Amino acid sequence: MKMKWWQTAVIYQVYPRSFQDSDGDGVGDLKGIIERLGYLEQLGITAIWLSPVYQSPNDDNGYDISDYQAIMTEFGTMDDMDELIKQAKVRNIKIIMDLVVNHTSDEHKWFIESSKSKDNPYRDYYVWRDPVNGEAPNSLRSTFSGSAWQYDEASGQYFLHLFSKRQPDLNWENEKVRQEVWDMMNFWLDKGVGGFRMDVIDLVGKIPDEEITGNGPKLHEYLQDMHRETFGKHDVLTVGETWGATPEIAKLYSDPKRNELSMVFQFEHVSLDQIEGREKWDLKPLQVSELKNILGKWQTALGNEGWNSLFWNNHDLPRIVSRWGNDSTYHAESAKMFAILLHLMKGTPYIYQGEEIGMTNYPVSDISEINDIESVNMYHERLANGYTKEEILASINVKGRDNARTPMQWDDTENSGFTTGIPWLHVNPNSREINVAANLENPNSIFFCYQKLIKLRKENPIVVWGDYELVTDVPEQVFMYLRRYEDQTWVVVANFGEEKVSLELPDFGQSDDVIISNYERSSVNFNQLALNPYEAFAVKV
Ligand code: TEU
Repeated sequence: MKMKWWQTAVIYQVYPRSFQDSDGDGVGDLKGIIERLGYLEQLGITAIWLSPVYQSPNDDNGYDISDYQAIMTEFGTMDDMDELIKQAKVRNIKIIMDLVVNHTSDEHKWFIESSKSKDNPYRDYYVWRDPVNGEAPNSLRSTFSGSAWQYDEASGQYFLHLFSKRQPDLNWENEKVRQEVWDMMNFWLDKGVGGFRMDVIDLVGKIPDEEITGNGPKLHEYLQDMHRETFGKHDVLTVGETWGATPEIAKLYSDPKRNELSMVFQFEHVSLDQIEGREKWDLKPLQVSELKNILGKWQTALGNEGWNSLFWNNHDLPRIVSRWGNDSTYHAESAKMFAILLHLMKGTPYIYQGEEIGMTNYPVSDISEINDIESVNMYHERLANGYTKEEILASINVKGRDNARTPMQWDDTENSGFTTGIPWLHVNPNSREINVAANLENPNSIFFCYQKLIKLRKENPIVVWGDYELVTDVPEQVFMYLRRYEDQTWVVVANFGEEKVSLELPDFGQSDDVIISNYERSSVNFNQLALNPYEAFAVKV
């Protein structure tokens, strides 16, 4: 595989609404991101994945786009966007745009036209079907609760929406739709963006009449066309969000010989605490052994036919330190453990805003405190199905997306330096202690652990290119793996829990060459090794 810049890169995801407000309206904006580029440069990241900033009525906080070539009013202007691209480039930071083309907003001009009549030229830009026996065409369900079909009185037909009813699905079987997408992508590529994160791209090959949604028969044909017509002419990163991907499916997207994408986000590891066949809210305890096996499978299965993305967090997932770590007694230790464990694996790491300072979930006591449409719709659906409010709020507090969307915690002042106005979503009160300013004043902070890991990746080919091998003869809660490259071997060890644990692995001997650790540790004796709660380190052997 010929080396690409995104193979040595570390990507930082910005959720613009919650990153930095510059004009006091309580909503983050592009000027605010420009103000914070120096901080991101200090962290050492290579590129910013920018969640959608396009014109949107915000039914799904920007993932419902009404104009792909205009900037959301609250976020600023196209001049601000051009300035962000320019200022980021000055700092050698690329801007990766969020491409949301499975669906648009119902306020997009295409849908407004499409809805006017059955014979409107734009009708076939979307998926319209006649009722069947007076009902919805089939049993497809929306990810945001209820049927995926919305009845339209005016035309007596239903339209498809795999997400909210204000996010009608585009009809990708219509080549005019595909050409519109190519044109829009080239508009952004001509502006010098560094690539695209592709929202639910596995869904664009859907065959609704056969209730096929992910991985449809023409999906890869469309992606090869997209590559040829748009980003294939540029040296950019493309990462597909593919919830159903297995390694074999991932190779279809990211094998360089196929001229599709750079990599995909797979979600097997962050689905391990979900009961099989149930919804994201229906949980079971995480088995660390399953996590070791799943991540190990991905580390070794792609070979030269693809490239891994590495992440714990994003704007849809609860904060990992609250979800699987310990956000109280062992807050810093467990946050650093996740960082060390992930960032020394093979692939491109993604840091979600606030992860680098250990931001946590924010529990609520009433649904009125929740913004996210996915949680609100689920609340009403489960209430109608007999769940208690307490049960539903408990689920939202563990897995709800707002947990990741509370404003970035910059300092210990009111609203944590995010805004001088009234924040669009509550600021986590723990921002008094957990904030960027406090991290930058503490050389042992979570921030400097991330900064060091990013530096290790840039300076050590073993991190980017080394082979991966899971060490299996260890206790269940110990996640231990090797990275080997030329004559070097690094050993990464993590105690994935708060119980102390002892190891006896004489084959690994003793080493005084500790690369990074989340406790004070200057040497490692594998003959007799006692691990502290959530202890993690890497050592040369
Ligand atoms: O998410 C795809 C998606 O299915 C998620 O909504 C996921 O199922 C759920 O949130 C798990 O918590 C993408 C975007 O990342 C998400 O923010 C959008 O809401 C969604 O697509 C629609 O564009």
